[in-house]
Amino acid sequence: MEDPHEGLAGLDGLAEMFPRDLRRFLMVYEFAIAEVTTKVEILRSEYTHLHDHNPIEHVATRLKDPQGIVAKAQRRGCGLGYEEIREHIRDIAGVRVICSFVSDVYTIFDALCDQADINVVEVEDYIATPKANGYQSLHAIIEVPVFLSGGAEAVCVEMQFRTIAMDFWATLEHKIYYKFDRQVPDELLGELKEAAEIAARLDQRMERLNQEMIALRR
Ligand code: 0O2
Repeated sequence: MEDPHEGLAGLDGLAEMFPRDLRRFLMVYEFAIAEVTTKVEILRSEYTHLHDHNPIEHVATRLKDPQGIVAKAQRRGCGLGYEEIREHIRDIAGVRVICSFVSDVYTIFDALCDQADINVVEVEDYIATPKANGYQSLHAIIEVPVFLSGGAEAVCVEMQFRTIAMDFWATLEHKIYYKFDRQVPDELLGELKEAAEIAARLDQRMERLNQEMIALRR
């Protein structure tokens, strides 16, 4: 995922590379990323200035490239028309929010998803129920309105909320997974799972330390 502070710079590339209809299709997702990123940045500022605590460490965004969209559509047996892709491929726009503590993950998730113009389509809580390989994150598909000259469009964005420890594990696991061309040896899989459990224990410990610190400062 890219640094959100790059803003819409990527659209210049789209203009040169793709025909007008594809550009228009992808631009709407870039706008949705910008809308959600602004909402997250507002929450970050509010918490920092009014609650004296910044729950968000980092925000990353990514727009799936056309090759990735086509590959996923083919994997899913979905047609390649824009309408079908819009309906079935719901992670074209992605926003990842890295939080300090597990409690912050749920605080920011609630604060964003409770907003009146956000429609929560699906939630997958891989923190409550980690994947078999140990992966943890809170995932949600949300729809956000994008206001264009011709009216508003509800656009899907895949949200991932996780702690620094979860992100550390997921980033390195992803690298290992692709280094072994998705065929990671069993002994490494076992160690990765153990590392995910250690990361989860570290999260619990940091959460407890934070609570103790808050209590001492009262
Ligand atoms: P990228 O480049 O990060 O987007 P699918 O999207 O078809 O794989 P599903 O059910 O729609 O399946 O999505 P799922 O399983 O909720 O995962 C979507 C994204 O979560 C992945 O996107 C990863 O970013 C992340 N993720 C899920 N499982 C794992 C995992 O085991 N390890 C790591 N490191 N990340 C995971 P993409 O498309 O893989 O990549």
